[in-house]
Amino acid sequence: MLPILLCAILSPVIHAHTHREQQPLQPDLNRLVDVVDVSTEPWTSKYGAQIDLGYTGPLSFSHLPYTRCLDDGAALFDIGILGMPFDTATSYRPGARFGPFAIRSGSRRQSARGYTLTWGTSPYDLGAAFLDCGDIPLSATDNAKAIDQMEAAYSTLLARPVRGGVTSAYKSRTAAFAKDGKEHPRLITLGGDHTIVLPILRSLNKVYGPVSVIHFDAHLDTWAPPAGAQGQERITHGSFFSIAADEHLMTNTSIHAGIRCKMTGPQDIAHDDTVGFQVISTDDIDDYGIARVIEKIRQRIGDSPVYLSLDIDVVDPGLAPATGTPEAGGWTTREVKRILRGLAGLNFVGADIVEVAPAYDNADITGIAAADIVHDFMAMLQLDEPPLPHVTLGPDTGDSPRILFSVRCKLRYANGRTDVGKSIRRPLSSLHENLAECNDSGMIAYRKSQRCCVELKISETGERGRLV
Ligand SMILES: [Mn+2]
Repeated sequence: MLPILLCAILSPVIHAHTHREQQPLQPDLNRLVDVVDVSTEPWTSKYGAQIDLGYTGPLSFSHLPYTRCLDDGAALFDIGILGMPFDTATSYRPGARFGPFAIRSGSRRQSARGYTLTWGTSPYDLGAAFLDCGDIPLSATDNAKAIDQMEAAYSTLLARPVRGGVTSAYKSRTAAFAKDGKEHPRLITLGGDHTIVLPILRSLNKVYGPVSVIHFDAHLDTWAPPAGAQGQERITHGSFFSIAADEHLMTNTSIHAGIRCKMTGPQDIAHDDTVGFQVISTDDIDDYGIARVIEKIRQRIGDSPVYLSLDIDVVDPGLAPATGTPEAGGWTTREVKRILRGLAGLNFVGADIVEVAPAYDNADITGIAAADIVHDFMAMLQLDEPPLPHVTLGPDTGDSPRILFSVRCKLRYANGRTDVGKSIRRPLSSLHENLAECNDSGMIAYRKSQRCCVELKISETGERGRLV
């Protein structure tokens, strides 16, 4: 009797160590049923499962399933979250090794309830299987070893088969660009100082060849290695792009966004050009506006496979103080998030957020901002085009603001051909009038004209109008 009882007691433990597929961070009550029938116990019978609240439970990004992917060949994913706790190549304030912890901590109020008005969707409804893959155990004293560890880990996970989605909304995103023609997982990396991008680009190069880079940062990070530096000392969080260019890891169609650092002189920009970058400065957002900034980035990148790297110091230090090399006068978090939304549909092969150093934080403000930006990455990596504005307030025409709907129409011609039309804006009242002319389903209506049939889709609440 004793061996049987012992086996029953140990079975959950054995199970946990031998069968490590994606396990949600919720208790699996069936696992314990042979030992104790919890369903009859006071807690479960009265209150149900012991769920994790926003501020409770073990720490994974956004309460996603968490596993140590490098140890776990059964854990398949389409988009993985991976921590790189490395901060020993910084020039000023160290501490970004705690970045992955701070970003996960900042994400605790996030969950599968991810719908936002700005995206008009939730990243968890777009098909991809997410998994928090944990952190790479990096050497904190040998940079050459740590950089090799990052490349080995990233390459390992890039070579894993994809999960292939959790819903029918899933779409192949990388097979068209991979040298082997296969779909590869994509990783959102939590840094770490900015040096981590060098081993990431080395890994990506093996799968995709050279890629373009969209680089959000207050600093160029394309500086030549420090004068007189030899060997490993050449690789810092300010020189890694220069090293990457020497290794032909990037195309010459990369672009910076948010630059405002002090330089040695115009020669820094001349060198930056040789590394393959164009510059969008912090002030360009005032002079040209958000839409033009987005347009310039999209024009520069075109159809090439692209990697996005975001240094949290692109955000003003008043809104994100916890970083290694703060620079006054930066973009707001809202502005950065708006630009990111405008980049959806580019051919992203991965993304990161770096330089979060929480020892310098106040009220977790930087970790929360970084986690929110990761939420944007999760949608940005899955959509074919930027979302339409929720509603646009037109010019003041009197007693109340004129509410305009931005809509994009799919034209259906009589011969069956379809065509995607330009985005147009209509007053809310006009849409309601059009609806009244159409069928009364309330959700989908058809408005016939001589040339085509326009399909209107209005959300249940009527808050978002969209021609589909
Ligand atoms: Mn940087």
